[in-house]
Amino acid sequence: MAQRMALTLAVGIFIGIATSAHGEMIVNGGFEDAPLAPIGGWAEVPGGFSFPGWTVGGQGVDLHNTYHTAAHSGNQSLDLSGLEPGSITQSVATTPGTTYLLSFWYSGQPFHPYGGDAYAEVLWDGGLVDTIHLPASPSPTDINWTFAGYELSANTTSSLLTFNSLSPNGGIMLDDVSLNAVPEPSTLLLFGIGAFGITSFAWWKRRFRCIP
Ligand SMILES: [Ca+2]
Repeated sequence: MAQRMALTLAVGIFIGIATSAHGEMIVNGGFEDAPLAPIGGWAEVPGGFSFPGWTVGGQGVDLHNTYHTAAHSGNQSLDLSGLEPGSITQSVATTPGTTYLLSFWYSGQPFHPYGGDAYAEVLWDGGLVDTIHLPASPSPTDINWTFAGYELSANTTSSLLTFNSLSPNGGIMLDDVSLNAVPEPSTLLLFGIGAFGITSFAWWKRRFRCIP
């Protein structure tokens, strides 16, 4: 447990460094902006429509109030499957040659009516980063929120981040999506992190998949 807490602290500090140095790049990554789901309920956004920061594809997605399905943080999270699989995409301004850290929390919607795991793809500029999957959460108040992080490279001045459900109604849920440019080692030193920050960065690179 102590090791896990130490690693979590290292990741938190590293994300904090990246955020303070370059700023959060994702708009509405916590899904807290309108449309607001009713307390104890959800709000559907059909495919072809948008909500702050995100364009919806597929059949649609659902924004869940935390008293319907416990959010990782705040009052809302997002189910990537409406009645059928949906997707969300956000375009972010990027610098070619720069490395970015993508992180988010995901879970299995507790109400899905099928056996086995819920699945979703993570895509960066249309290329597959990973296929994530989890079983249904035990209950609406006991959600299996799981952390994921990836190192991504930008080749253009605008990059697309997409989450694409592969499951029917009751899919993968998302919260706290974050993207930050990796600070240069010189920036780490400027922020007074020194050896500890560099060690954290080295740990991050070992822990998370590197996407060319
Ligand atoms: Ca949230």
